[in-house]
Amino acid sequence: MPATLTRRTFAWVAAVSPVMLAACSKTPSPAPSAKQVDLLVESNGDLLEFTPKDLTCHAGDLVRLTFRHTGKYVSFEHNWVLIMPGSFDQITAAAAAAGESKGYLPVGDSRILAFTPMCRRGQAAITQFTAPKAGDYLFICTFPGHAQSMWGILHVLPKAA
Ligand SMILES: [Cu+2]
Repeated sequence: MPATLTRRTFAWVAAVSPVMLAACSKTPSPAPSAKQVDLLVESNGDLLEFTPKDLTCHAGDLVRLTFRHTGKYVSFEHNWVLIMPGSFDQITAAAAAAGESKGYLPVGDSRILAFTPMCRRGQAAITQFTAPKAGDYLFICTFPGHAQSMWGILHVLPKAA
């Protein structure tokens, strides 16, 4: 490589690096007002239940939720899907229609607020989302037949002052 090109490349890197570093360190952090909240929810062992069944955060929080399938024997999978109030019937039907190849998830459905992929026993998945406006939101597992008992409520409280 000619020396001139090398020098020019170094100059370019030197000029650009501070900007890139600033952008990199800035991207993952939330807006200054958003609070980061870590939540953990698991399957209740091999049962078709979540534990805990109630989760709490505040509107606008940046939520990092970990879901863990703690089953030891069952072969079926679970996911964690947060849905808009009043959409239980439509989402469970759409999930069944989406089928196994799509992970029983109607991808792109605007009534799904957050989700993890399906997890096998012993697996965990993390999803990040901004908490919606205050209210109670149902979360379910969309594996066919599970949501009847495998559900819980995310209580979104008004934004903390
Ligand atoms: Cu399930």
